[in-house]
Amino acid sequence: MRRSFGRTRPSVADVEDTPTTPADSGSAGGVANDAVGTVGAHGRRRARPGRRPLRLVGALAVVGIAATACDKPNFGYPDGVTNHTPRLLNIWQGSAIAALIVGVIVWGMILYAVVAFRKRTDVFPRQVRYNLPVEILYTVVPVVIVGAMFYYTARDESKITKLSASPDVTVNVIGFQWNWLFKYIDPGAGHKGPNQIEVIGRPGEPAVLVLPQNRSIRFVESSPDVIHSFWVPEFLFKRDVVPGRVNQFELTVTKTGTFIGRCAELCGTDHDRMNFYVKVVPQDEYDRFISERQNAPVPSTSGGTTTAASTATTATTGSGQ
Ligand SMILES: [Cu+2]
Repeated sequence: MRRSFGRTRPSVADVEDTPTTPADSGSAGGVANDAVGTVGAHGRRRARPGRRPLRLVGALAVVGIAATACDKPNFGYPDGVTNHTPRLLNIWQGSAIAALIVGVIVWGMILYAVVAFRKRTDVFPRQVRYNLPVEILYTVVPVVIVGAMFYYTARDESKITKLSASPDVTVNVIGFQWNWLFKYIDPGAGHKGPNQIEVIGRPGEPAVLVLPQNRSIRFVESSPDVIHSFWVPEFLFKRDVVPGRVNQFELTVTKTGTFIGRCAELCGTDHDRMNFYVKVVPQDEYDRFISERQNAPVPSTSGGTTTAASTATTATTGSGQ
């Protein structure tokens, strides 16, 4: 006899405790019991947990595995322009498919519960609790899901943030209130060499960072004042520019074009004007740009920008690696 847990009305369970059919009294479960079900007090059939949900989960898993083997949709992921795009897209698609499988299972279970266990009479239903297999299941499954997400995220992040021994181009990125200063680091001349080329943004005149296509670019970030964040949406990547700390990342832009960049960290009054452009060009065009800038006279600066740029330059001297 099951406990009543304070019920005042007889329950289905109470009724079921008295066998009414041979199936109830004699069956040891299994397929036959699943197929026949349990006949309740009012002659209706009540489904028991059986193999059907397991079959559903198995079918969904097969669908999920098949989906990962086929051409997968983008699930709304934007087009990127760097060598990291396939990896980023892949983890996005994997996450979306995993979320869909979980979602379909949950929606299915909700719908099943709504239909199979809908209210039919005023009889208080049997209460299920202290079901160890179920509790183990809903503890283990989320842990497995989180563990899988952690594994794939850590695996991809370590590859995306990996730095090569000698990138083709190194650019110091200095974010300051409220603009950007880019310094091309000439490997032959060293970080403070005479061939160092600077591009600085001014109010109403965003800096344009020219980069070669299909070459590895290392960005070395620093800030003389507050936290900024270097973000080019098409790179599908952003990284904070933190005072007192040098952040670095590396990527290869595989498509030519001009892409807008923004500061993605609220940094003060004119934060919203901290835009810049990244112009990706073929190697020969990039070489022309570099040689023109190396031979050009040093442009004079004026007003507040001079102060800010000087501060930024001073603060970041020697900060690159
Ligand atoms: Cu900002």
